[in-house]
Parts: sequence; structure tokens; C-alpha cells
Amino acid sequence: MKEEITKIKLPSKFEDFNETRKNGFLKMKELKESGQKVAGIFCTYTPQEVIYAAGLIPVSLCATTEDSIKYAERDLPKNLCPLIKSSYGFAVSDTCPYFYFSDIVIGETTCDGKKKMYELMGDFKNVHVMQLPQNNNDELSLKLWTNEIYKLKRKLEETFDVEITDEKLWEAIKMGNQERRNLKNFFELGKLNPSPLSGVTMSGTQDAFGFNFNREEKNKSIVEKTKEVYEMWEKELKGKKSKRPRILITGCPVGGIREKILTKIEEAGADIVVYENCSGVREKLELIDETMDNPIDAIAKKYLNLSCSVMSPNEKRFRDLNMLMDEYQVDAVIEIVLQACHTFAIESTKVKKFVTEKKRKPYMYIESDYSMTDVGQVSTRIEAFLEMI
Ligand code: BJ8
Repeated sequence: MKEEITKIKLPSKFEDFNETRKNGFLKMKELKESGQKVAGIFCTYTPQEVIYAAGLIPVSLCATTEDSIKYAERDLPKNLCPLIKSSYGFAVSDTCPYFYFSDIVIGETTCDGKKKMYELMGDFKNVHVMQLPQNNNDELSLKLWTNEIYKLKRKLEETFDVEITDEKLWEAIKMGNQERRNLKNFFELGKLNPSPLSGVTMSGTQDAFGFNFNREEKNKSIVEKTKEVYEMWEKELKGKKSKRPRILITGCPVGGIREKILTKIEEAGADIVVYENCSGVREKLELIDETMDNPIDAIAKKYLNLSCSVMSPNEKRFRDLNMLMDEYQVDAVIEIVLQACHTFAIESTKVKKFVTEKKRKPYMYIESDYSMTDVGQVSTRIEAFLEMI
């Protein structure tokens, strides 16, 4: 193990990563040196409880910068979602330390681009792909997904020579639910009016929590941060009025366009108060049912219920949107879709209709990628939209 670690390369562009990520890499390096096994993951559908119960640590792999895309485009079409190209580019060029540290990568058949990319990735990494059904409202799909979770369990047991007992699964479920409750409380700071925390800071802080691999410490820091922000709001903002429109962000994950789009929205005078996407509160809304008899059944039910646009139909997304728009007193919705993401792009027609006709609120659609070429145009559109509210 030690020998493997001495060979370790931090990415040539290590200095370009932000402090939080760099600290995360260094902490992970220490864990690997102590013999810890790691599973790299890309998606919210990954049942992390099974990974923890196997004694591994799940880590989100790099997928949010443009730099790695040039490596991906040697194998992948240019006209593909930047998130997929960035993920693959980091992997194939070995410039993401988390990918390097991963003993296994776990993927799911979500969108077409991702599932085909995993096939290529499987040529140079141990990749296990879970077959995700695309209808989360039927019994057969739930059976199929439950079976996929059993397959993952067996894969981890065989690969790492461990036994995943029900007891370990329930322990991981309890810890995961606690983390969901804590993160939900943190995101609910966005319900306060005036908003105490910028949406950009909120999503950056969530990333930072994710780079703490000690779950107890992580839970403690989420609770402390929430308390600190709430106390600041009580002292400095409570009772004041804000004229800044309150924005809900929906669509694709936003880690790769945070600076380019989210910062511009807030600089233009609005507050992002809630994310209805994988970068926000959505996954935290439903806990894993701790009263069920079988932990795998409970895990399968929770994860299949997620409302990503890869599901068809995807009615649960509208239930979540409805509730979040009301509870966070949202004034307008901005949907951000990554270039060539067909499922979110097509579903946006329904989202627009829902927001403008059912909720009677302004809606804006932004399609973009990780490059800065359209930053001027995006800023102008955002300013015009906010003026109209
Ligand atoms: S659960 S949002 S993390 S799939 S943006 S790669 S869908 S072409 S990232 Fe996602 Fe899981 Fe869904 Fe969340 Fe494909 Fe679209 Fe790209 Fe996407």
C-alpha cells in the first residue's frame, strides 16, 4: 500500500483547484495511506449506504471544470454534455486525485451519454455500472432496482473481501439519514427572509462538507455552520426588508457553471434561495425508511424515488418544485441546462409551463457549457430577466 502511495501524482494543475478541494485530496491521501478503500461516484442515485456498509468511503469524482475536456474529446464526441466530458477527461488523463485514489468506480445507467462513457472508462478502471430503471412509479422497476442494489452488495463483498451485514447497512442508513436531516436544516436557511446566505456560498459550503470524510465530524460541522448563520440572521437581518427577488434554480447540476452563471445572478441583484436539482435540498427531502424490515428494500425505495429528468414520466419533480416554490417564497425560477443534456432540455418545456401557468411566476431557461465564451451574453440575459421581475 505504502509503495502505491509514494507513486501518487497530484494533478499537474493541483494549484488551480480551490483550497477546499486541495485539502480534501490531502485528507484522502492520508486515508489511503492508512489502508482505507475508496469508491468513486458520479451521481445522486448511487446508494452510498451500501458503500459505507462495505467499509469504503464514497467520494464524488471531479467533473466541474473545462480543463479536462480536451482529453475527453479525443474519445468522445464534441457535442456531448460538458459534465460527462469533464468527468471522462479527468479520468483518462489521470488528473483527478479522487479518481486515482478510487479502488472502484460506481456508475448508473442514467442518461445515454453517461452510460456509454462508463463503457469506455471500464477499459482502464474497475467500473461497476448499476442498471437504473427509468420509471420510478412502478413495482417492476422497484424490483429491478432492488436487485441491482443486491448486485452492488455482492460486487463490493467479493472485490474487497468483506461481509455487508444488515446491521452494518442499518448503521449506515441511520448515519446517512442524520446527515440528510442536518443538510436539509442547512438548506432551509434559504427560507429565511431576508436570505442570510448567498446561493453561491450555500452551494460552495455544501461542497466543502462533502470533502470531510469523517462522517461524525462532518455532521457536527453542518450543525455548527447552520447555527452560526442562523444566529447571524437573528442578530443582523431579522425584521429587515429585502427587495432582491428570491430565485429557485432547477435543471442540471451546477458545480461547473457556478462562477459563470450563479455568481452573475446574485451580482445582478437576486438571491438564490433554493436549488431544486442535485446540487441542493432535493435528495434530502425523503429519508430512508428505518421502519422497514429489509435495509436493501428501504435503500432501493428511497433512491428510486429521486426525481431526475432521466425518469419517464417524472411527475415527482413537479411535486418537489411546487412545494419548494411555496416554502421558500420564490419569486422566479431559472432553469440551467448543460449543453446536449436532452432529458433536462426536453423536460424544460413542462417546467416552463408549470412555473408560468400553474404557479404564475417568471421563468428563464439558460443553456450553457463550461466554457466562458457565452459569459457576456448570459449576463445580459440575466440582467434583463431580473429587471422584468
Ligand atoms: S441524478 S442530474 S447526478 S444523472 S447533465 S450527465 S443527465 S446529459 S448529471 Fe445527473 Fe444523476 Fe440525474 Fe443528478 Fe446526463 Fe444531463 Fe449531463 Fe447529467
